[in-house]
Amino acid sequence: MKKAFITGIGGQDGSYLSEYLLSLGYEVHGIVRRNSVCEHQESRVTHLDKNDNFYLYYGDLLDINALGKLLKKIQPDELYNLAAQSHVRISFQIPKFTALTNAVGVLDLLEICRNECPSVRIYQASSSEMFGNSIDQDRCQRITTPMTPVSPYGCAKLYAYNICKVYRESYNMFICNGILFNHESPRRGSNFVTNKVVKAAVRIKLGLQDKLELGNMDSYRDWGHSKDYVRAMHMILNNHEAKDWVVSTGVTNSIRDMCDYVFKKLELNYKDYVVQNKKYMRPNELNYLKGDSSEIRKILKWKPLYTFETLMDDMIDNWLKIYTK
Ligand code: NAP
Ligand code: F7E
Repeated sequence: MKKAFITGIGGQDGSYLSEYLLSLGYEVHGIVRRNSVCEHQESRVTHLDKNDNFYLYYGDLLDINALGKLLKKIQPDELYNLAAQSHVRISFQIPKFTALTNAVGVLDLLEICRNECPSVRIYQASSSEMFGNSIDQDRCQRITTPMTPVSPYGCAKLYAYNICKVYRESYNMFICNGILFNHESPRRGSNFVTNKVVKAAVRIKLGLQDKLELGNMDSYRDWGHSKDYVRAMHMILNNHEAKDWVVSTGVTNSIRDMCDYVFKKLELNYKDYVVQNKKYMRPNELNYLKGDSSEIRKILKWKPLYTFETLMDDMIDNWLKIYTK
């Protein structure tokens, strides 16, 4: 039985990845942070508690001693580093915490692995936010596109990306970066734009809310489903070669297009309800993302099962179920 260790196991991706690895017969271990509302700390994975192969521990990327002891004891075959302060706008408000967790935390984790479990295969959750506003001539981003981040989050992820490459090349460790473009699901935090829009549109439809405040509606994102992307993470670590990959759908839509689709699906016109509020604007914006994932499709035979439309439908169904129970 293979053992996986997941940081950020209680997050969107960590919860789907746990389900996926358990379904493949893995023993799954992961850390959650202590939260004063104890129901919050593991709310996305409580349904897995009954599984005999599922183990949760308190832990934090900022507490390397505790993490070191755990990894020394567990000796995982695969480590998925998904823990991060993952909200880009919030990274402008807490840039130091973002850098400590998303950048220095990764360095500490690599050092622990180098000393305590050097043969573990490591997946690092890298991000399309690292590209900033660089776009190739064909209007896509790929592994060779210059990385010019425009947020504290993007800068921290770029450090992590590079230090992972340095450790792979210097110490012959099996480390892979997955450069994932935006991915969403019913488990997405509702302060990210997709779930914020879907939740509000459903509430408006049901008469529970009368308007929706958003920031910049003219940026474009390449949105996929988290369930598809966690399959890619597993494929990446189970390839014979340690390297970096881009994971994306190759389809881009603006926030405006997304609002139009979601409200129309609920027989509403978003223009009647959406207002802009400066509060949700960022000091700097990444305007356009469209990823070229041809390499992972060709070599690892990965392909997404969800489209933009079926992703949004899944999220709409989720909020409808919650509010009409
Ligand atoms: P998420 O839902 O925000 O999950 C992140 C998890 O990390 C949460 O469980 C969080 O715990 C935990 N965490 C935060 N700070 C930590 C710390 N100091 N020590 C230990 N755990 C900590 O994010 P996600 O959407 O699942 O994304 C997973 C990873 O992929 C993240 O690294 C993210 O930056 C990266 N990524 C995401 C996307 C995307 O579109 N979703 C795209 C590219 C890359 P709390 O709940 O206690 O805060
Ligand atoms: O914003 C605009 C906002 O916060 C998307 C993270 O998973 O993907 C994610 O980062 C766009 C931006 O995601 C609101 O300005 C407008 O242009 O949903 P988001 P993100 O910043 O793209 C990357 C790949 C990651 O790695 C990150 O971890 O939507 N927008 N109005 C808004 N965004 C939010 N959150 N809220 C608004 O009201």
